[in-house]
Amino acid sequence: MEKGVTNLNRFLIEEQRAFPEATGDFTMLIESIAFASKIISREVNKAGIVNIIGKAQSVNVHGEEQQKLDVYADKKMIEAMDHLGKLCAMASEENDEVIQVPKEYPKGKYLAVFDPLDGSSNIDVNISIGTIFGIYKRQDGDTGTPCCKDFMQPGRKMVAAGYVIYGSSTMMVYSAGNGVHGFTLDPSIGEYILSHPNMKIPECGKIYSINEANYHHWDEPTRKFVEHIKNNTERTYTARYIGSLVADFHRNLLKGGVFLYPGDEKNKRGKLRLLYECAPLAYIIENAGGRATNGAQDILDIVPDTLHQKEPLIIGSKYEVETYLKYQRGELK
Ligand code: AFP
Repeated sequence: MEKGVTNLNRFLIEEQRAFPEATGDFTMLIESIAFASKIISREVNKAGIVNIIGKAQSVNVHGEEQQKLDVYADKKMIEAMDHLGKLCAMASEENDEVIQVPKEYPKGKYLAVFDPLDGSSNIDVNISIGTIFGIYKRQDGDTGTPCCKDFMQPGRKMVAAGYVIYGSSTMMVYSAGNGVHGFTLDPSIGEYILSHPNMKIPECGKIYSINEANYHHWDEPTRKFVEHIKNNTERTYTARYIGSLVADFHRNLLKGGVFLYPGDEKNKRGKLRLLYECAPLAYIIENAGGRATNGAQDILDIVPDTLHQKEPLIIGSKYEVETYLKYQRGELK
């Protein structure tokens, strides 16, 4: 390997060595997700030139039309992990029910949750999209065929989470609770190379990201917070909203700022799913020094009731998220 270059494999091995009790199971899982993401990245990149863009003839559990690439990405994530003997089950945004490990493979102690291709309505307009994932351990004492109940754990119990952004380059960002680390895919060698070690979000940001078309449907504290941001004389903010969560999140993580998808009159619990989107990104942001809330509770403290539960998400730099909470609590008016 080139001097000074750390690839994902080397990084994982060195992390594993730092924890003598680690079995390597976890390393294998992250590597398998990385493998799936390389295949997804290849397909996303060639989406414009092959006739893969378009709707598959199926509708997912949320009543949304699935795009072909969603179906493909979902399959690749499952195939990359189902045979390892490290997982006891998976849950994906694209599947109604818990995904069981096929009978022919041994089961392990981990549970994986993922949104295989978030922001899929952006695929055919060439906007960055992403894969989001989280890994939990099955609770002690839980035996038998894994079911929804196994996944009803607060995000704080996650052992790792991350995302892959398919953008101008493909990047994988993950945390196992020991810093947030970003790896850029070098397509010439097909390897993820450590490019962003120990990522930290700035304490205060300059970016706010929210779909302002929903302004009249927001609650009063959210409207007031956004007015505060716009009229702030001490700090100047700029609005940036792509409408592709991983892309909005990644930019704000690097530059500082806040992303909001609050509940509103139409969608009381917002639009984003707790297990597949909110919790993994909340895990990343807390490990990078930021905060994530639904307006009343830290995202990582919420115990889901259902697999596909939605939750309002306010996530980003501490200062902006805490200012939002002050409006929600009535401390700022
Ligand atoms: P799609 O998968 O339908 O593109 O939705 C993307 C998404 O779930 C998330 O990635 C965005 O942050 C959010 O929806 C954007 O929602 P609005 O279009 O309502 O702003």
